[in-house]
Amino acid sequence: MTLTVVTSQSNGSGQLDWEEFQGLWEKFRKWTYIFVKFDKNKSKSLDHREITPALTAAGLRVDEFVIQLISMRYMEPDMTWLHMTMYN
Ligand SMILES: [Ca+2]
Repeated sequence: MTLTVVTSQSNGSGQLDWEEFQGLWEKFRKWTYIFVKFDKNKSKSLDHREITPALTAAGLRVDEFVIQLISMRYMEPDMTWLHMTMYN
């Protein structure tokens, strides 16, 4: 979130002006739409099967290894799927 605000603030003033705020607001709207669209099971979270297409829709190209790292950090308390992915 902090990074998003910092990257949205582009004129060096240290504050978000109206145009920068509108740009940030549009990003939040886009990300909210993507989250809701790709949360297929309506769990209000993105599991490892949902995150890759969601990131792709957001315009981010992320390789499978990075997805696995994100999953380990944020998404999956049960990591048996990762073990199965890596060793099968
Ligand atoms: Ca979900």
